[in-house]
Amino acid sequence: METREYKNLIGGEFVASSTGKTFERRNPADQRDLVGVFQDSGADDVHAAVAAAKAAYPAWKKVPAPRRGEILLKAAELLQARKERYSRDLTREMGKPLFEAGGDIVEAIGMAQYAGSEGRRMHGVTTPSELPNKFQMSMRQPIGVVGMITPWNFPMAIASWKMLPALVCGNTVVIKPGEDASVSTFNLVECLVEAGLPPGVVNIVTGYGPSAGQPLVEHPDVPVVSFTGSTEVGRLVYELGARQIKRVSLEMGGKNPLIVMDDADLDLVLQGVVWAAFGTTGQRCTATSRLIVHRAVASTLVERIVERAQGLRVGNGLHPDTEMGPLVNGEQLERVLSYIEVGKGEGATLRCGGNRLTGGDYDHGFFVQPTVFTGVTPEMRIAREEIFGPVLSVIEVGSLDEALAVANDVAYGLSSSIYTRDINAAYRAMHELEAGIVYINAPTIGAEIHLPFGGVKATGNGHREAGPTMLDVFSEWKSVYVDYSGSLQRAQIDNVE
Ligand code: UN1
Repeated sequence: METREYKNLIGGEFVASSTGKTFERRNPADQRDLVGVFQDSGADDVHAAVAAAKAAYPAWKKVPAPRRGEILLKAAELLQARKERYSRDLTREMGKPLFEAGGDIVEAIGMAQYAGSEGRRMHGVTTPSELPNKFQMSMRQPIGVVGMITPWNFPMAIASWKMLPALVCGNTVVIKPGEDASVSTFNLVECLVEAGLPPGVVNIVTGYGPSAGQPLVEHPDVPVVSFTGSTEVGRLVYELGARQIKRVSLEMGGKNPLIVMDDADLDLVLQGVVWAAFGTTGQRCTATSRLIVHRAVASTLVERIVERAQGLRVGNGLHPDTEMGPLVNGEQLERVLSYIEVGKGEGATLRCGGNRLTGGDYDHGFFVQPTVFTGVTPEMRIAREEIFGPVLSVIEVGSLDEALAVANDVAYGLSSSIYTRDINAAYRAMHELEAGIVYINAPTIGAEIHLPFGGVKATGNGHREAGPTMLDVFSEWKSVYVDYSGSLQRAQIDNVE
């Protein structure tokens, strides 16, 4: 298979890092497969990229929004035409099976269409004035250079959630993709450039957080930073951004609960839990990591989940029959295995899985068995901390009240779900779950780009990328008052009796 050296994209040119250093990315399913060589960038590279983005900004913000949108719409077509190739690249770089990689590309296509057509809307509000012969309206304006730090788990989709709304608003971009999955960002930007994006409007700097991410967050010419990743790193990004009063949009960890009431359709639950706990090898911020199940149906359901988990075909995502791929790297493998030890040490019952998969091709990658713990109590670490792997913690409860209390009793609040046929229970959950996303009779994953995506508590800081709110992250409101009375009219004074 092809191996390419990827250079940074700065001002429309592919350039080597000024550090002279590169790093390799190997397929996490097969370490013999070298996916690409990337620039191990430093502060100077980031500064050059920000300078290029700053230089491109005045012209790009003057391009009419519908025209900016057209470029995105054209990019959507190119992504569609290259879906198969880009899916393979994505599977090779981060491990998810091909059918899931296709979903990652489709999400970017959807976002390109959605953000592209926003170029013809981007509504402001006009309101009546309190005073006669006065007109007032509001409009969105771009902010400048947006710095983006994206994760490896949805390397095409999440880059698109950030980049495409930022572009349609008229900003320019410097992106540092996750070092484990940079190829997909190059693929996305390749389509944008071919669709007509001018040089310097998007710049890519590859590398690691401390050496390439931090200088981007700290750069005084980057007024907006959009970050998706761990809560630990997000907190640092927030602190650094705060010092310069930057707008920082954070999308961080989750410990997503899936509640099963005793009246639920268990066949439906089974499919949903297996998909949301073990899909993407549990490496979604929205993955189901806690199954909060009514005692009356717990043992029947768990038995069926265990049977399915044990039957999942784990392997190289490039094989068409693979259902679950590897973990993204050796560090994640160690982390997941150590959480499994924590669970055992805390007294939870390991019902299935729990081990690294070895032997044959498994020895070349980072494979772990789908794992289910029962007898988990809400205070255990495996019930509270984000594991980011295929580990499901089953907590039994006796009522809806208890289920909601347990669901909410964690630091995070991204996604959540309830399976029930009781409409009252469903509406209570919809209102009472402390989460940015609630699913009814569907699992915790599968958000669509037309609705706001994000979470509460330690998951986020109030911003919502995707959905109509996506423009708020990347634009500034301006209110405009036009007084055509020809005289001074003092608001709140001249019009008050
Ligand atoms: C993530 O969980 O990291 O909602 C992103 C989903 C996908 C995006 C997930 N559309 O499952």
